[in-house]
Amino acid sequence: MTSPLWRRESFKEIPSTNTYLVERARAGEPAGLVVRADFQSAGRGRLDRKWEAPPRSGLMVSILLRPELPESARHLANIAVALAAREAVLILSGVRPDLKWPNDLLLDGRKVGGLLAEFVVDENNESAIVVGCGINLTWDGPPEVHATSLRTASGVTISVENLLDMILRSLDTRSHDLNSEEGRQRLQAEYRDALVTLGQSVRVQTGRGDIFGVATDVDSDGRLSVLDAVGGQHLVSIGDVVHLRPAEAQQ
Ligand code: BT5
Repeated sequence: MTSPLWRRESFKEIPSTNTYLVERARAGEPAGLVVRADFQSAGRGRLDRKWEAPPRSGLMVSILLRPELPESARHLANIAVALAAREAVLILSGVRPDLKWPNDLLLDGRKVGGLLAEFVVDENNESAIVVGCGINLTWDGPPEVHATSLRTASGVTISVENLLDMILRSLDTRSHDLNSEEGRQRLQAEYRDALVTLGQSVRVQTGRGDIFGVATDVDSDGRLSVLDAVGGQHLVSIGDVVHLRPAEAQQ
C-alpha cells in the first residue's frame, strides 16, 4: 500500500503533467500531489526540449514536494526522485539504472528516463518543487536518440501503475530526508554512488562552449567538477554531458 503522503490524479491525455502541476503549486496546492498521464501532447524536457512517448508506453508523472531546505540544496529534490525511480526499477525488473549528470537514468549506457525539476513560488509566497519523471517502459525512445526501454534492457514488462507505486514507496523516506542536514548527506552519498558520470571522460556542453575533461566529483550544490587536460578545474551548474569512449577522449 502506498503511504498517505501521496494523493494521485490521473489523466488520459494532458499537454504536460509538469506544466499542470506547476499551475496547481502556484495556486497553493499542498505537498504530495502526484499527477500521471497516459499521454502528453506537449511533454517537456529541460531547456525547452521535448519529452516524447506514445500513449501508455511509459511512465509520465509529476510530483509536488515542499521540502524545507536551503536554496543551494534544491537540486536534491530531483535527485531524491531519481534515486527512488532507480530503486523501484531494480526491485521490479532486476536491473539497476545508472544516473547520468544532471538528470538522466541510463540502462546499458542508453537513456531510459529523464527528470525535470521546476521551482515555484506560490501565491502565498511559499516555495514548492515540481519534479517530473519520464521512464520508457515499452518504447525505445525517439529513433535519433541513444535511448532504450525497460523491456528492451531487462526483458521485463512492468505496468505503469506498479512502477509508480514502487517509486512512491521508495520516495517516502527520501522525501523526508530532504528536510534535514543528515538526510541530505545520505541522499548526496547515494547520489555519488549512483552517478556513473564520475571518473568518466566527458564533453560538457555549456552555454559558453564545450569543456573536455574527466568528471571528478559532484558537490553538495549539485555542480559537476571537471578536470581538463591542462589541469584546469571547471565547476558546471547547467549543461549536458556526453560520456566519451576512450578513443574520443584522446582526440
Ligand atoms: C529530460 O530532459 O530528460 C526530462 C524529461 C522529463 C519528462 C517528464 S514526463 C512527466 C513530466 N512532464 C513533462 O512535461 N516532463 C516531465 P532533457 O535532459 O532535456 O532531455 C530531453 C531530450 O531527451 C530530448 O531532446 C530528446 O533528445 C530525448 N528524449 C525525448 N523523449 C525521450 C524518450 N522517451 N526517451 C529517451 N530520450 C528522449
